[in-house]
Amino acid sequence: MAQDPDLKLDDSGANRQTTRDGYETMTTQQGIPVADDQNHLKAGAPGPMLMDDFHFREKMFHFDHERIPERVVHARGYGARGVFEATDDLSDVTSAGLFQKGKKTPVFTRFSTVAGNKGSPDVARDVRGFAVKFYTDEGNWDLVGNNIPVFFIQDAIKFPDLIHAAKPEPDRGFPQAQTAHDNFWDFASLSPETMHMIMWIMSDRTIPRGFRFMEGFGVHTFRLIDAEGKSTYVKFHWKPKLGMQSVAWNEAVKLNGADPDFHRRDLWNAIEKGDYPQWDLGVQLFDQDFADSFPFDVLDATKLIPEEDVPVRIVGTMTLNENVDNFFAETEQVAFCTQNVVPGIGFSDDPLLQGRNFSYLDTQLKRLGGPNFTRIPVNQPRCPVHTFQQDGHMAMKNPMGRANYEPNSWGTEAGGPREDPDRGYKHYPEEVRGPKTFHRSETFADHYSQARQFYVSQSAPEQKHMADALTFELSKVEHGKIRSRVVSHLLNIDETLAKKVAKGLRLELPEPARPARAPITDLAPSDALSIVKMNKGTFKGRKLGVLMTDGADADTFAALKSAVTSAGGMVEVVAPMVGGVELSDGSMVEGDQKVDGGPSVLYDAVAILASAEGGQMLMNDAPSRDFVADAFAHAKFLAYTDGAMPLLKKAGVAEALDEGCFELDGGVDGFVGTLGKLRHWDREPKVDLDG
Ligand code: HDE
Repeated sequence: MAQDPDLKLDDSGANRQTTRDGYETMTTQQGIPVADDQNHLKAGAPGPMLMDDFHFREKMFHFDHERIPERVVHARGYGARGVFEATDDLSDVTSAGLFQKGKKTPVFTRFSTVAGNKGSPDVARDVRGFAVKFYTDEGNWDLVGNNIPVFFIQDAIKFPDLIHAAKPEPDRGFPQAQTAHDNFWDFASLSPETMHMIMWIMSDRTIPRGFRFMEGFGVHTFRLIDAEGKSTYVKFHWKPKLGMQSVAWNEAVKLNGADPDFHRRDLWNAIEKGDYPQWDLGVQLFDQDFADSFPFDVLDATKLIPEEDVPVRIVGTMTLNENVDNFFAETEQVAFCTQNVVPGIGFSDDPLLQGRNFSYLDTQLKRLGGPNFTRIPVNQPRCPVHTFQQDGHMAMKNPMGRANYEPNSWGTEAGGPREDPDRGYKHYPEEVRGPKTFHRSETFADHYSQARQFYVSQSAPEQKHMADALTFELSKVEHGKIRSRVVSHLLNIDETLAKKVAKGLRLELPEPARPARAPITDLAPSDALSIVKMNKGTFKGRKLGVLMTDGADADTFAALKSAVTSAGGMVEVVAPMVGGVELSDGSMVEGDQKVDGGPSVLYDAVAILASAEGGQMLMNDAPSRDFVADAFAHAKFLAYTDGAMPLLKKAGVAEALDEGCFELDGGVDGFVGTLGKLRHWDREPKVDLDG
């Protein structure tokens, strides 16, 4: 008898019986009811253990095999389910059904860091992966992108070297989840093609406030193909509805200690609360004529096309609205493959993309243990699958019936499945000529122009962060010649930046590196490249941390909470004891955090509501002083009541109060009205050495 492929383990009536207390009866994997899950079967007391205990053996065997290899890159990740809705019709350029206006397509999205292992902290300075699996009616489309629109290298053959250099050094096994070490900067400085991406990773893009506040990019140039077979080049962009936001570097360092799960917790909580994060999907569309006139090769993944040159057309919105039921089943087992494209979407000749199309399929085999990973529910298409591929490890759905080859005259009346020249995926019939050689295209030779364009497009605080980041990273590099070599490249990007970094390292300015092609130095700045310039002026989805003591003014707290909530933000109470505080009117407010477990790095802005006695008490508490001093140093907006002054004094902030600091006794509107600016960056040069 044919097996029902959908048979569920616990479907059988016998094992659905409950225990005397009404719990489901525990069974083995074979469905045999378990009598004792506390003790091994033994002979006598205390007695040797007996091999007869199949429940023990199966339990331990399964536990011993719980781990699978972590991803060789992007090991630390977090995913959620959602839906993509097309808001514009793209049928003028693609036959892909998911781009018909109003069409809703389920998705699974996984965000990740790149270099760190599975247990590394969320806010490491690193690129973030932004991978989306669209379960379309014509199969799965995986858009496996990053939160940075360019990549380090131009040819896939250098990927193992890049990753080896970025990961912990092989002899010592550290540092974890960091590029601040010799090997990374050695490789980068010997590979000038990395310089554009280096500018991006030294910017605030690599220390995002959360996944909800990041852009995403498909990076490569892809193709859209219409029903007649006409091709249009496309670059994909994800734009967060909440706008972009990043944290300060010193804050990131502390966040990783305070909450190594900061990003995943943020995403999980937002979805649990029903505050679903959304991104618009945009496309930059262009043809061969544009590609020919563009000063760089559109097939070179180290280059972007400024939005000012080709505007981003918004074509749909992704909403992440369901957390996973089980992290391993979905987030860990999801297998993205860049080769997964659907009719209407195609590849370009970008040599990085071509290399990826081999690597992703290959890596899943190792990670998930066999070719049937496509049958794991998170990877299964949501449309019918008819194939004669069969067997292998963990075969869960084999073809039914007698026929397992094509062509055949068995099986269904028509003897199918058969290929379908009308509906089937057709590759774009690009004409290709040329000698077979190992080479790098001459058109890829410019390594500095867009690096410079990125730098000059940043606001002053962002430029400062980049100089600080480079100085910090190179200060961890032990070999002076590597530091110098990096600065020699910076000289080709921006002289002021190079000099700042050299000064920060006390390094003699080297000769500029010899460029393969002279850089174009007058590319117009692009505001779209700056997080600060693109600020949306909203506090929506952000968090105010309110440090409170007994006797704090109840009306001020109520006004603050209501104003922040109306602005779409959240308020968390930080208290000396998690049991809460008693307000001036005798009401109790629960603490969301105890002050030493809820440092100000967890919040976008802070307020201190203290009674006179409360202020005196907090003044002597080191975590409370750090709460204030850090918030101030991280350029956060800060509000306080009069009672908090002793704490502000002791934290060294009272003498330095500025326009980013608000006295609350006169009302909360001034403070809450400013929160959408997110940070008071003007303060920053006054609070650090590098200012
Ligand atoms: Fe990946 N990359 N990559 N990558 N990548 C992987 O596949 C690879 C590249 C990206 O959440 C691996 O399933 C090569 C660019 C994301 O599961 C592996 C090259 C971009 C994820 C792999 C690149 C990415 C990966 C490891 C150069 C942005 C995580 C585990 C040719 C456009 C997906 C896996 C997830 C994962 C190879 C370059 C993004 C080994 C060879 C460029 C978001 O196959």
